[in-house]
Amino acid sequence: MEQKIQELRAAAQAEISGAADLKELDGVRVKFLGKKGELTSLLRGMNQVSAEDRPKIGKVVNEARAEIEKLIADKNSALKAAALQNKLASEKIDVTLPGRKVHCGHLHPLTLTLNRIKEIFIQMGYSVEEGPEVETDYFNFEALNLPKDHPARDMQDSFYITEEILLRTQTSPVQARTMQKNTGNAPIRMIAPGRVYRRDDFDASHSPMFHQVEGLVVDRGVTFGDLIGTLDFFCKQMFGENTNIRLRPSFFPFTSVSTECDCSCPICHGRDSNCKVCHGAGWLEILGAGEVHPKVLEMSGYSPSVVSGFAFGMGVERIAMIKYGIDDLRLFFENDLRFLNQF
Ligand code: 2NM
Repeated sequence: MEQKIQELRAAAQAEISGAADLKELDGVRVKFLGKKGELTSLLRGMNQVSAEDRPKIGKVVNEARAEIEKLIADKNSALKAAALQNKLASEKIDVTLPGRKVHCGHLHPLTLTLNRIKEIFIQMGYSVEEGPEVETDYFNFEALNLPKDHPARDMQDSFYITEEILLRTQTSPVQARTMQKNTGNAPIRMIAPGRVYRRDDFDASHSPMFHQVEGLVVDRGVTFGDLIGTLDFFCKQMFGENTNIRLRPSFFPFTSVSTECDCSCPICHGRDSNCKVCHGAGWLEILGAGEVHPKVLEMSGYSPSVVSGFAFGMGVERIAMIKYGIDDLRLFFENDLRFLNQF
């Protein structure tokens, strides 16, 4: 009996030290110490041991049990420590590594251009006014000296929603609204930036939606000379001090003396016959302008014999294309990051 116990003890010792993980170790515990374990069944054979030997054998069994329990407990802590070491090693991070860069977006080139245009006029004392993109026929055409039968209405094919409501074809209805809101009070010095809509093709130089900034000044004694000075200042601020303007006669229904304004090419200054922006012309058309038509002033409650004014309108896409040397307007609307990331 005593020898059997010693053998069992040796077998347990070997299996405990050979257990590779906690699960295996638990298997060993059940095998030797469990209810149906080997030591337990050995104890069941105690009734065959003589009464005088029993205390001695009992002591040996208890010692063996205590020893096996201790070995299991030790092995358990050793395995747990090893598992922790493994985890620490495999999940190790180097806290001295530089952090990942957070990707930061930026403003769209049209927004950059629009912000700059606004900035230039704000420093000249202009206010920035906004109005609806879905407009009435009255503010979009009628109040701008384009009555229903006016041939110039065919100049732009519009998106009509009903007979009387359309998507605005320019931002000048905002000027008409601002004049009527001020009912004859001067001065007005405003710009109206925003989206406009025309039934146009979508190609390198046309889009059914684009952005405009229109401006309006109304006061006593405003002259065409004030308009020229304003346009010259704008051009120099926008494209550089060494750019100049050139005016050509033109026609708009809402202005009585009308002009188209060119800017000297800010890229080649007229010196490169292969220039990608002006194609050798040396000049680029940047806006239309003129003295506000007396009828437009009258319709909005101003007396043309007391006040006069000038107005202008420009396309933001066109200004941005000149400023950044872009040759296709569609690039602004395609959201291709290879293009956008250059700004
Ligand atoms: C242009 C060209 C010339 C213009 C006129 C007005 C208003 F409302 F005052 F009559 N706003 N904008 C105007 C004048 C717009 O765009 C090419």
